[in-house]
Amino acid sequence: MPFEQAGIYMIKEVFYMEEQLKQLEQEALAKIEAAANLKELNDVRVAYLGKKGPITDLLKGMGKLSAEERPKMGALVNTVRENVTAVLETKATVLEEAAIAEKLASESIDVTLPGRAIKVGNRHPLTRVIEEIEDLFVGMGYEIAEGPEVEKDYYNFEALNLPKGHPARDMQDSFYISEEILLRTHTSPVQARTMEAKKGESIRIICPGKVFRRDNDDATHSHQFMQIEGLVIGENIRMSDLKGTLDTLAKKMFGADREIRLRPSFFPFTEPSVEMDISCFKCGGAGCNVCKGTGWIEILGAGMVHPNVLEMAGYDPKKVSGFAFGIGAERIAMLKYGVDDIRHFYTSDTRFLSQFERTEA
Ligand code: 2U9
Repeated sequence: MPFEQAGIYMIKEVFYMEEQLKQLEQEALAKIEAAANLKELNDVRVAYLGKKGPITDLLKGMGKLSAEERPKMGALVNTVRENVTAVLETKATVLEEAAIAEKLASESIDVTLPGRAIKVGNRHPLTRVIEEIEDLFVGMGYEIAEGPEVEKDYYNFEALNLPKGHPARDMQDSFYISEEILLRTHTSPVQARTMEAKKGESIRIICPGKVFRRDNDDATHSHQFMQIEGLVIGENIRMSDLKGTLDTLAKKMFGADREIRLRPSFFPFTEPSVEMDISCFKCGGAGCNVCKGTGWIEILGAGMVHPNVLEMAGYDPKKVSGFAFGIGAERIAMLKYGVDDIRHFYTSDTRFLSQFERTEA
């Protein structure tokens, strides 16, 4: 190719590249302007400034230019690239701010809305029964006494007039840790320990707590349950004191119009022993499904402390006497709240437990 011709060709080429560059710049700027979001903007960046973009292509084509034209064209390409990049960045900032503003607007908090109720727990129905009984007795001058759940055979049985081999032990079979250590079958050992510690002084205590018996669990039996036992010891404590106390308890737990009935019974630790019924709180005594047609509901056992029990703890049965009673907390709660299966108390199902939230006694 003759030199002149080559020169003309090159001028044409430069002119053509400059034109193309301007056009590309205009196009890119227009698309940046039109980008509605960061994704669209990024697409523009990749399309025009990316490795496979037209500006890169132009740079690659600079080999065709003369040594003179090449740096000029290089500088021009860089200017365009810098300009497009700068406009892109400005637009990116605008779009980012818009995105944040939109997010803030869509997530705005209406401070006038009522707050969400915080779910607070409620007392377990057994705790409620126990606390109610505790409150009543504390009000009558009793103290609350507690003791170990893993107990010595001596305090659980022997000190309560149940020597080894006594047939009544069968009714309170337990979980044995060793020959002499077991899970307590009632809270009576707390009373036995208190008597031993008080060394002949008068006593007025109630003893709530967990007790354990070897039993097959069903709707009305559990190998673990809660008891509340009471013990009063002093001079001239009589059966009438026991009767008056139990009457107060029955009325407090099941309504002021309850009547009580004491039936003779047997416990090795009390003599005489009784079982107490209350007049049915549902039918008032006429007979219904709750009282199984009898008009009476069995509530607890009680009696006058056996002279052997007094003696074993160092009290003189000729000088002092006492009464005691025992209540199963589950039985009271089942009757009071109409619970048909004792196992509901232990399974921690909130559908069951939350029903007691507003049932104040
Ligand atoms: C001492 C002396 C006497 C506690 C008593 C009962 C009667 C009784 C049952 C009620 C339902 C156990 O939970 S239950 O199965 N209890 O019938 N308890 S007299 O007599 C005592 C306790 C301690 C030193």
